[in-house]
Amino acid sequence: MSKTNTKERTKVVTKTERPRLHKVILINDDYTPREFVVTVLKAEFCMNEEHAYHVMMTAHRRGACVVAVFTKDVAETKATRATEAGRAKGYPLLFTTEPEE
Ligand code: TYC
Repeated sequence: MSKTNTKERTKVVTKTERPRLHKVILINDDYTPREFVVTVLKAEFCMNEEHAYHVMMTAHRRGACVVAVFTKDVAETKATRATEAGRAKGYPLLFTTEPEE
């Protein structure tokens, strides 16, 4: 007499989650020259003049502006490099990072 195979089978489903992206945020201050902020945005975030000017003016008017989103490592590296560029000139220019919702 043959028996029906009643053994349970476990299906393994692998879900690959995308890494969470992190925002780089430009913070306004009263001392860093506008043109210098634009120069840093162009150099570190590969922006053209028009885009960099728009981001700088948004931070200037609202207090802060999201520059771009990257993986955590890239966001932190770019924020640090851009902040260091200001510090090297004696400016309080600040870029921060935070995870996207
Ligand atoms: N507020 C600065 C000024 O008037 C310019 C500036 C803009 C500085 C944006 C920082 O994130 C900044 N010179």
